[in-house]
Amino acid sequence: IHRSRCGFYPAPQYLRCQSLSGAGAPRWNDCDTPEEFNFASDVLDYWTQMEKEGKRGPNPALWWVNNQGDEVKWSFREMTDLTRRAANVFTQTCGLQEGDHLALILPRVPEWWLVIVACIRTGIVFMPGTTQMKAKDILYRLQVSKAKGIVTTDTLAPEVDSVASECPALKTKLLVSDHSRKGWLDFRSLMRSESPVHTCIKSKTLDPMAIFFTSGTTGFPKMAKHSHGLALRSFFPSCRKLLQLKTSDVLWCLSDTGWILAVGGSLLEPWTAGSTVFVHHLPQFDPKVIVQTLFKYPITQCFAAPSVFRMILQQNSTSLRFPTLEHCCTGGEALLPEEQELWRRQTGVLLYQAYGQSETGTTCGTLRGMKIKPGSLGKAIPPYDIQIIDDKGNILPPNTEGNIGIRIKPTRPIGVFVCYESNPVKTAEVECGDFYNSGDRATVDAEGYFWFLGRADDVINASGYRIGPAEVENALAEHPAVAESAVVSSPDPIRGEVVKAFIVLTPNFLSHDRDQLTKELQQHVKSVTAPYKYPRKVEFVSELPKTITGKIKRSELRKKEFGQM
Ligand code: BCO
Repeated sequence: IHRSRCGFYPAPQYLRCQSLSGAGAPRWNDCDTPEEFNFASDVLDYWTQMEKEGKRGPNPALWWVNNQGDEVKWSFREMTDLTRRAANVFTQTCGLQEGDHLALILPRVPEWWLVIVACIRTGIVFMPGTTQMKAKDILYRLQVSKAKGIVTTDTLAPEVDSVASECPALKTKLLVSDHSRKGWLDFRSLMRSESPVHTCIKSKTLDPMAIFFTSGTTGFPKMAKHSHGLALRSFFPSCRKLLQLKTSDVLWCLSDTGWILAVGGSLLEPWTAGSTVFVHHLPQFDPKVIVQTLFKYPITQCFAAPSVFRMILQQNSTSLRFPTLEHCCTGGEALLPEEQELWRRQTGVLLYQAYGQSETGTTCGTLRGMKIKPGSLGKAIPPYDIQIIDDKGNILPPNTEGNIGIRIKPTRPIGVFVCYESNPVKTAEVECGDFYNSGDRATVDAEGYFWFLGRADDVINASGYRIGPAEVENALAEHPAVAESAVVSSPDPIRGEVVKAFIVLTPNFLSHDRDQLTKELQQHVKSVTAPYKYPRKVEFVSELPKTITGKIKRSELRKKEFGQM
């Protein structure tokens, strides 16, 4: 690899700032919908211009490190150059066009940021996915989305190759690696030879930008499609109050690259404010490395799922007084009031909570500096009108349990997903009167603070991962020991909730050692689908509770787990 100041690629020699529409300072108000918006030209290139004019400090735009001592620091200027090169790789070399779908399955490597911005420059719709996926998960995503391209690493390339023949739409496979692979284009070497001159598309704010796969109770994950408005929302003055980022801030968002939280917290939000995005490669999650990193680097803000903060606290580190950390925010799963308090006592830093989904991004939260009510999600962030609704979309009074609803009629707010791609039935199912029904149960108090209670359906939220029970049951069904199974959520002191499988064995396996079988079944699930879904708890039963029509009563099993029966 040719290592230059900007890491893997040549430093920008031909940088040309094309027409800038000028952004940076909040330019749009909470309810504005400009006809055109493009994050690459309106935001990233703006900060490049600010750097050129000496109006932004020396902090890098992206600061990436790993455990081997490697480091990449890219300025906005370098980001502009590199993402234009990447845009040319996609359009010139690969022949991808505006509106094409591109699967993006990369770990936390700097190219993840390049690919996303390059997609935005070209109008290619990027679809992030976790690197934990297995061949079947990838096959489903490629087929259902009719993806024309995929970007991934050596680790997943064989999985992709094993299913590529079943994906007729797939014409481009890009490998991010130091090695080449037959049938794959070498992203890094193409980047070195590609021109850094590229004209960004003029995207309409409501044109598609990204698709996030999201699990439901039944069937396979749905494709929540977002427009460029998802990026525009980061500009809204109210949304910027959540973190109140400044150009001098260094933000570390630990979300896996497969989730909307990573796109918002590790790219859109910090770069809108001209802040530094900090990234640790972290191939394996290790709370010790996180603590060391927070001591070693001048990180001022940290955003992660509650399980991450919980795991750090449970390590019994002697000191958690991080020298530069000023603000912490969490979201993706429930956070207990005592955890919030413990974090404050141990670190001296408050832990603020935010709420959102793949369909909505962050729509609710305790804004920085706002009174924290421990355990609460915070308040609706304008322009989102969030209400507790019943199953018909009627607004319920304070302190009454119902569904979290976001008003989408008469006007669908910017930043809320456009639809489930190719699935009008599911899109209609989540519309409830004038609201989008999140499927999350909660109450709101008289001051407008929301209090999360749980899911209305059977979806499991394990350490911030949304898991559909059917996905795990289908994986279990492939094992000869499993006659049938029911998968539900079960409480856990570290992960909040974990996946639990109730399993009825086939006759041949009834005499097998249960501990051994548990391990085998867990390993089996990890091998056929993304391992974060594997059942951490397994119980063998002689039969499953069912309705008269033979439908498994998951809710009964779940209630037992939570001691509600
Ligand atoms: O627990 P085990 O060791 O038995 O197994 C773990 C991993 O070791 C293993 N694994 C991971 N990658 C693997 C693999 N095994 C084989 N091949 C691989 N490639 O699989 C098990 C599952 O891992 P995990 O990720 O659940 O657990 P881990 O590693 O302890 O990580 C803990 C967390 C907290 C870091 C992780 O669960 C996490 O990142 N959670 C947060 C998810 C998140 O960001 N959610 C936000 C979604 S977006 C949203 O909610 C909208 C908000 C606006």
